Amino acid sequence: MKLFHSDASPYVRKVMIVLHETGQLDDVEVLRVTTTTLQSDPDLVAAGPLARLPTLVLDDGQAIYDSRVINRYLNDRAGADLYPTDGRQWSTLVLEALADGILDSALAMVYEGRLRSEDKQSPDVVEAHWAKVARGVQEIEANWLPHLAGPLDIGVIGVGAMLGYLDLRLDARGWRDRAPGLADWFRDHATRPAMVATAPA
Ligand SMILES: N[C@@H](CCC(=O)N[C@@H](CS)C(=O)NCC(=O)O)C(=O)O
Repeated sequence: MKLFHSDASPYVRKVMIVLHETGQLDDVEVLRVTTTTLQSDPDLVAAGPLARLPTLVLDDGQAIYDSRVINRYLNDRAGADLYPTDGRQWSTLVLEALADGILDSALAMVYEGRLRSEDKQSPDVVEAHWAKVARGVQEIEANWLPHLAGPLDIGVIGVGAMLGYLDLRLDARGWRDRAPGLADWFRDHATRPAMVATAPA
């Protein structure tokens, strides 16, 4: 399998964490690319119409995307148990969606600064996305710490990758100030070998 990859992409990091946690790292060839919405990598375009990272290309040429589908595929392939089917099933999937939604807004903030010229950037749009990030982090602090303290699942992995991205790109916003319990959890979680091995440079 081939995985289109970029070190800084938090969606790629989720997939890399799953590869580590499920022992499939050696089954994947990593293809590092530079791509943006404005200038898509041509090989990534050839692999799929959205040309987004991550995209996984199977040995028979089938492309699998986006990160949530790739992780589900990798979990099934390894016979792993990152998607509980007991009472945690729906909470796990909601936590995964919450972490991804926070990431979507965090990326929108970063892209606003990178993809638009200064005169076209909207501080209101940036602040509206930050409000979603802040509410999302507060929601995890208020309601999800017991889940995070439980077994590793795809929601827990998503929160780890998401907080890593906030530290990488939005550190100055100080998410820890509004979520001390989450900060404590992340201090431990970030020492997992899969987190250490996938930390962006
Ligand atoms: N929902 C997608 C989001 C993927 C995404 O937005 N990836 C970014 C990199 S972090 C990307 O490829 N941006 C370039 C583009 O949109 O053309 C997923 O979970 O994989």
